[in-house]
Amino acid sequence: MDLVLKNIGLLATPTGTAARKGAEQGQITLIENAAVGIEGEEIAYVGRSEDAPAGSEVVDCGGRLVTPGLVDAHTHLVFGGWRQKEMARKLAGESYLDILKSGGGILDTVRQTRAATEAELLEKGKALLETMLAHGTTTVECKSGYGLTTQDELKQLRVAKKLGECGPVDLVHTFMGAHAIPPEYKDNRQAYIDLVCDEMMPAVKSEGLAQFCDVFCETAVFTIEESRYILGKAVKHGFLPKAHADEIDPIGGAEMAAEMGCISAEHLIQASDAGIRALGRRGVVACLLPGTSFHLGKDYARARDMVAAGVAVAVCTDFNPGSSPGLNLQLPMYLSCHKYRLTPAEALCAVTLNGAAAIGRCESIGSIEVGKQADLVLWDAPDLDYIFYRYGNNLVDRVVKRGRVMR
Ligand code: IZC
Ligand code: ZN
Repeated sequence: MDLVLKNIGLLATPTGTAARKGAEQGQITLIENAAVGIEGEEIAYVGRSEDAPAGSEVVDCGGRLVTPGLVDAHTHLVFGGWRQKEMARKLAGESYLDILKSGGGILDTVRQTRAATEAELLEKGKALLETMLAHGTTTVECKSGYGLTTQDELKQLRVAKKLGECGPVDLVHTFMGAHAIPPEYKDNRQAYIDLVCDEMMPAVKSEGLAQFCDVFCETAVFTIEESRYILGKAVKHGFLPKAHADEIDPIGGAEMAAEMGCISAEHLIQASDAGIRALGRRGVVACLLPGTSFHLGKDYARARDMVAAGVAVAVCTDFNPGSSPGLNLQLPMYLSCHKYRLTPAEALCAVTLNGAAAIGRCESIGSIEVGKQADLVLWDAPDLDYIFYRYGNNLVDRVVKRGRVMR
């Protein structure tokens, strides 16, 4: 073996190559005194430490916890500037949607992203990904949606593609031209929607820049009918659909996401009972974003009801400069136990295998099993409960990415 991690106090991992839903979400594999053997970029042995094969490089894990690398399946990683100036307005009582309606919020980041060069966005993105990796995240989904012109959407997605090519963190890409109506189309919504569908989508596809397409289906952003239209076009252009649904107002976004066959639906704080049942029936992964509830002071999604309805729950950061400016997935992990009341086992599955399912990657990542990519986190923790109990400091000891020990 090229690399052997031995003397793992506890190895904790979900298993399989599909999202785990219902009671299965909390049924994970726990191996005490474990070892993992790696050949090249792949896991080649998982078992007891005493039986571990010899390795050219051996890491003594000192009795610590090892889990799969974390999968952050929902971020808006590439953007210009920040939005700390909104804080004063929020503290004075303005809501997220008030700020957007007044031309701020997303539109402020659009201005800053349009003004940034590709090189500037690339440097910034690299630094952000380094921080994510140091906190245990080994795969990141990244949405566009701060360009809102064909050229600026392509610029954002080209940067995201380069970030993935630079490594070590793997990226998957989502086109989100339908993130807001830009000011120049304020009085002509349909013309912007046509631009997204008939010009941006083919341009993104012809450069191979994104596998997924997302839409911000929300009051004062894109309606249910508009979202259905946009995602219908996206599917025709060969994208797999996703939808920001029922984050702020209960408008039937979850039902729409299920009807459109979305691979995942995002936020779902206000999803109705019927919407949750529809997600379960259609096998749509719920990407829940508790860091956003925390930052905006909103309610938390009904994760327990979703698990009970057989919906596979993933938990992600929603990293973005407005509603969730945190890169560290460990805070959402903490919140998913303490606010959603997921068990540590369910929450671990939510940030590994179910995150991978939300981005169509659970054949290759999301669990520690022979044949999967060797993405692992060695935690400075004696057991699984510990990483959902401590908060506020980085609990990662080391990360293994594609078979390489990173730190
Ligand atoms: O920049 O506010 N919710 N999109 C939908 C966001 C948050 C990102 C932002
Ligand atoms: Zn988002």
